[in-house]
Amino acid sequence: RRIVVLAGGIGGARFLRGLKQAAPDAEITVIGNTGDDIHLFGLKVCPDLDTVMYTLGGGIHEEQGWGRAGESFAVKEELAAYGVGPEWFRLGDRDFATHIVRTQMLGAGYPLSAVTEALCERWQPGVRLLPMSDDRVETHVVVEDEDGGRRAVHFQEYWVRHRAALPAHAVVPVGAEQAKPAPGVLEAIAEADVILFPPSNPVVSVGTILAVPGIREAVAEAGVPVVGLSPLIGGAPVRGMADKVLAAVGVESTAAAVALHYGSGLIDGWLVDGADAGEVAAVEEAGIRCRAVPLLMTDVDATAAMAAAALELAEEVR
Ligand code: GDP
Ligand code: FO1
Ligand code: CA
Repeated sequence: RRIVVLAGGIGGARFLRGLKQAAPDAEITVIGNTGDDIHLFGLKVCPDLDTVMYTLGGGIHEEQGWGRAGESFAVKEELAAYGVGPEWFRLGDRDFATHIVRTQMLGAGYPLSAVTEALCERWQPGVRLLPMSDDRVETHVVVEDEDGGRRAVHFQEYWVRHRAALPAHAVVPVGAEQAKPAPGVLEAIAEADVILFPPSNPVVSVGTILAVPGIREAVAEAGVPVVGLSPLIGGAPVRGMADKVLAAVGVESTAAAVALHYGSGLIDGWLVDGADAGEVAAVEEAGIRCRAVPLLMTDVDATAAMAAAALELAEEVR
């Protein structure tokens, strides 16, 4: 069975760990969000691709959810001693090596998809990890300053530097319109038996992937079940700023509103947490099959049960 997953960082990576356990014989292709990517210190950093790669490859800092386990920060401290920032983005020494290898290969002319494949040679994530695009796409957020003026900042600056505390008015995947899906992306979608949206951020993770021309259309026209899992429980994100960026694009912060935001033209099935069982009817009225099951990824077994429920729902809507 061929499964395609559109993944962001932590929510996507943790879900994939459960999916691998629930479907050990499946051929899993992950289409990763690259809108979070940022150039720092002359290096290309791909947080969501790395989070998936480290999580599935056993190198992740488990509690933090991103970055490497057993990390040290000598390089960052030395850069700071030179007065070289940004000081608000914590890049660890071990992680730095990944960005050096990636940047070196990109400089030698390899596309990001080939670089990602090379990095995965080491980590053996057990899935095929494809960036959504080889072209540069950067999510920017239009924020309001203390003086009421508006400006666009990189998503990482909005989230990591300002902790999503500045009012956000718009989310723009800069470059997406000109971007092409990476090699293999449209083929994987067309050949999939089932397509899953993990409980990733619907705006800055899944939304950004769908903003690459051709991907949304390919998912809608694949002719196979498309099932998503809500990243919101009880009207709030389990972690992160999904509520803030949903508000910025005019979507209410509820499991049902996210399902309707994707729409019945895109998804066939939707899982909400038991706490949101009251929203099942509204989702079904919109033509999307919906079930309430526990959606907290407390450990791999609980996450595997979520993945199994998503695959069951896919069979129901097939
Ligand atoms: P990011 O790129 O690191 O922000 O990760 P993703 O976009 O893949 O996922 C972020 C989303 O995961 C957030 O909106 C969280 O609410 C959601 N999330 C994190 N842990 C859980 C969980 O245990 N259950 C569910 N349902 N959602 C979760
Ligand atoms: N998240 C933070 O909250 N603070 C950081 O300093 C930080 C550094 C960082 C470095 C490498 C990496 O791959 C991820 C990193 N993240 C950090 C997480 C990440 O930028 C965001 O949580 C996601 O992109 C949100 O979608
Ligand atoms: Ca992300």
